[in-house]
Amino acid sequence: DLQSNTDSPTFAIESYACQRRTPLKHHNASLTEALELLAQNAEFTDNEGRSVAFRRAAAVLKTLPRAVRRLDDLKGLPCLGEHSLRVIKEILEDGVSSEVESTRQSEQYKAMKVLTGIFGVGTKTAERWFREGIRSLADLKTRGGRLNREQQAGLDYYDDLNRPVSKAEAHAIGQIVGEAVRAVLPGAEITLTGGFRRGKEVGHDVDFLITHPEEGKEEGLMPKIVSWLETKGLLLYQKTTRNSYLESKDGPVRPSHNMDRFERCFSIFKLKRTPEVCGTSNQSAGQNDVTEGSDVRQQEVQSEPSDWRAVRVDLVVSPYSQFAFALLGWTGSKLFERELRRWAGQEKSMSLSSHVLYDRAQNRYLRASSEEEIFALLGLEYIPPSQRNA
Ligand code: TTP
Ligand code: MN
Ligand code: MN
Ligand code: MN
Repeated sequence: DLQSNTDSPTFAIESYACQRRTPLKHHNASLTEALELLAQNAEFTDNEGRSVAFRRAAAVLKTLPRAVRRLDDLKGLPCLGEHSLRVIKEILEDGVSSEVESTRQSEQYKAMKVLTGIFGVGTKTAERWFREGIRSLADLKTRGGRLNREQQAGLDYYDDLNRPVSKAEAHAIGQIVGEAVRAVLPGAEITLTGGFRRGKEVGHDVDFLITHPEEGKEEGLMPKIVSWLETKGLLLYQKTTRNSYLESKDGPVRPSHNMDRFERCFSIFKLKRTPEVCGTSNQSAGQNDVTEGSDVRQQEVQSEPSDWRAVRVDLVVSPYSQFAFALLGWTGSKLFERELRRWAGQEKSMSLSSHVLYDRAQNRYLRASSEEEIFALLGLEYIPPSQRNA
């Protein structure tokens, strides 16, 4: 028990997040929120190493069976660097960390938060805009011009896309995607992935993985799904990317980065509000789309509660033979994925991607038809999706 005055904790915490069970709900939310804010700020200032260090520290706190009360409780825990410990110490002593609070209030953090909150705007673009003096959506609109199609959609549906997607909404989207997929390819299978598969109550989008038990049947499926959805007026935006994996000349390419090569579609759905989907509180009544055009038009849109909302949806098509890898890769969390790849590379001399597992020592690809098999090939205990919330 941690209360007793022993020097070593009675349970050991493994150092890779993929070796541990990380539940969604844990006992150290105020500490992890603080560390994750610093992680995000490090991303905003292009310091990836520091960002990952803060995220790993936060992930360790998420695995603890009780709230941290004093620094002593952290003895022997991995991944807690000097900087993270300093922040934790401040919060334990004063309730807040001055560094966290001043970051939260900083002009750069606030502006980057707003700008990267636009679908289609990454850190690089937001940083450039920040250097140009842009601090808000209003600044961006008055600056005028030069937004790509994705960013324009991000701006048009900004409010909706920054409002959490509920489980009920995810379910409703799943019904629609299911109908579309069955219509264009009978026998195809759809799996909900991402945060909702890990048990999250809300998400920033809804992620689906689609496959067909007969290898090859899934080829070219995405354009058919998309045109079915478009015909029904269910898409506000979509960008489909072809599968670039099969096309590479030398056969399967060894994973070099974490973007995978599946046929995929980043989309924005137009989801009808029904009582089942909204529950009792229609929070969005009166919310407007930020429509380009005159003030008069915006006023009109604003005064009418809309009977639909915009929802970000990611669709991915995987060949059946790669399905287990795709499922593992698209279930997340992002840190859990990152740690799996780091474990594979550093501890096992293997390369893991959302397509394959490659054994560098044996110089061959390792097949797997379930997530359980992949964990086993990696020499890891199986961690179910609900415990991958690192
Ligand atoms: P996200 O949808 O970004 O994150 P999430 O579902 O965990 O949380 P939320 O949407 O609620 O914010 O990513 C889901 C998983 O998809 C994540 O583990 C990373 C993976 N992914 C890829 O494998 N390749 C990609 O190109 C992208 C964008 C994501
Ligand atoms: Mn998601
Ligand atoms: Mn997200
Ligand atoms: Mn996603």
